[in-house]
Amino acid sequence: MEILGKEAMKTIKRALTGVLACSGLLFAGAALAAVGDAPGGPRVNQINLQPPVTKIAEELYSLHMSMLVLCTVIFVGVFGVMFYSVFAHRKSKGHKPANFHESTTVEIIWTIVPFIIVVLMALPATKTVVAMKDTSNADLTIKVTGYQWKWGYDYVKGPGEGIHFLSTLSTPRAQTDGREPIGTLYLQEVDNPLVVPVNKKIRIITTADDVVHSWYVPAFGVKQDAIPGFVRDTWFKATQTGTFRGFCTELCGKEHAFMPVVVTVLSDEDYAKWVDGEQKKLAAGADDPNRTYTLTQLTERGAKVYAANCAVCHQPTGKGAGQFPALDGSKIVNGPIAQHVSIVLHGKGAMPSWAPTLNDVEIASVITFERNAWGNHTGDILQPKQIADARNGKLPEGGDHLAGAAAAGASDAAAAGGAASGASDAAGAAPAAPASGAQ
Ligand code: HEC
Ligand SMILES: [Cu+2]
Repeated sequence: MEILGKEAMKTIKRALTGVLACSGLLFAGAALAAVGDAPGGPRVNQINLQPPVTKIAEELYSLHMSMLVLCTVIFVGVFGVMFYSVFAHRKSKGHKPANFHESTTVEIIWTIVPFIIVVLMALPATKTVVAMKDTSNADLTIKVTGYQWKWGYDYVKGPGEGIHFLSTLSTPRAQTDGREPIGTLYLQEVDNPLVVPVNKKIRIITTADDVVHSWYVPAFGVKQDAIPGFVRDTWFKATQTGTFRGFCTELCGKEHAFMPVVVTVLSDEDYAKWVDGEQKKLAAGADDPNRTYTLTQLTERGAKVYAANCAVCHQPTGKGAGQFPALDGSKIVNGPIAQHVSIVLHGKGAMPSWAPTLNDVEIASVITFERNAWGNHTGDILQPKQIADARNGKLPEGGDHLAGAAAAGASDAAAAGGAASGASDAAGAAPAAPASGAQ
């Protein structure tokens, strides 16, 4: 029996060792193949804090290290004495416990010594916390908005003022879904990183649009909650160029892990170049009410304006619903442009007035879109300039395709033909339309 038992134990041991070794190898292999140190982010098997890149982060690092050392010394001292006493003066050796109490000297010592230690720890820590909160005299102020699940950056004040963009995860879905092996920057890469100049005090104002998020960059020693309806601030001054990575650190919903923070720190010259490029990009994308747009540009833009503002009532199909009239085939949309512009600008009944909320380019493009979408083929083009005139009471002329069709044929057959001729004469009239409104 005993021999059998020993043999069985050996087999189990051998099997266990094999399994452990195999899984260890597998695990190490998988980890090695997949990820390396993330530049500007965590290293593989990193234990300590990330290397500091700001003065505050340096202070945090040294506070952390000195307190760790202090605590270790106290721990070793206290437990050393305790274990030594327990072991060397044990009862079996014949030691008798000393029996004393109310030793004033001992009580004073064990009150004063920890007090001094706590004060020694609190002094430098308080100094750092106060410095962390001092957001005055910033060179650049950036508003950071947390969204489910991305970050929005607005350059509010300083070089680059006016720049704004969203920063979204750029790790491919195939990696998060497990269809592709993950890369070194897995969940730590974004399309548009926050870009800041080196050695400049950057004030970060945080807020959120939906739930609480938290903006965290370990290398900067910066972590600040972003709370809807509240504004909080923090700051950093990076002493080194490069890219640094952090995370949202407030559980904010299903894709909390999918909204990393990436900050690129550039030299002054590179930052100036970046600002220049961004501002050019913004200017190119901005609505220019003095520009003349093509039919395609207007209908593409108009489709977006329509989807965002009009589709709730008039439906994406343009067919309307209930009290909301169909725009597809509507008399106003296919009739004189003046009436169409007027109702969109000023509203009517339950139809809101869009003059205060949409700009000239948006109104011109949504009207152009409506007149050329679904079954409407007027070919009419409306330029922003004409909307500016319409706001001043000078409504554009023309575009009465229904009257044309009605005049063209009294009979049903002719009316059917009228649609075709209407389209062709609209094509001819299109280039003339902006001219008639522009003068
Ligand atoms: C809140 C719902 C609502 C929204 C949003 C809305 N509309 Fe309307 N719209 C109406 C209603 C209601 C009417 C009918 C008004 C009337 O005749 O009394 C109407 C009428 C119209 C008409 C006239 C159609 C016809 O044949 O009588 C046009 C053109 C029009 N809307 C365009 C737009 C555009 C462009 C937008 C987006 C920028 C828009 N609407 C957004 C409710 C809406
Ligand atoms: Cu978040």
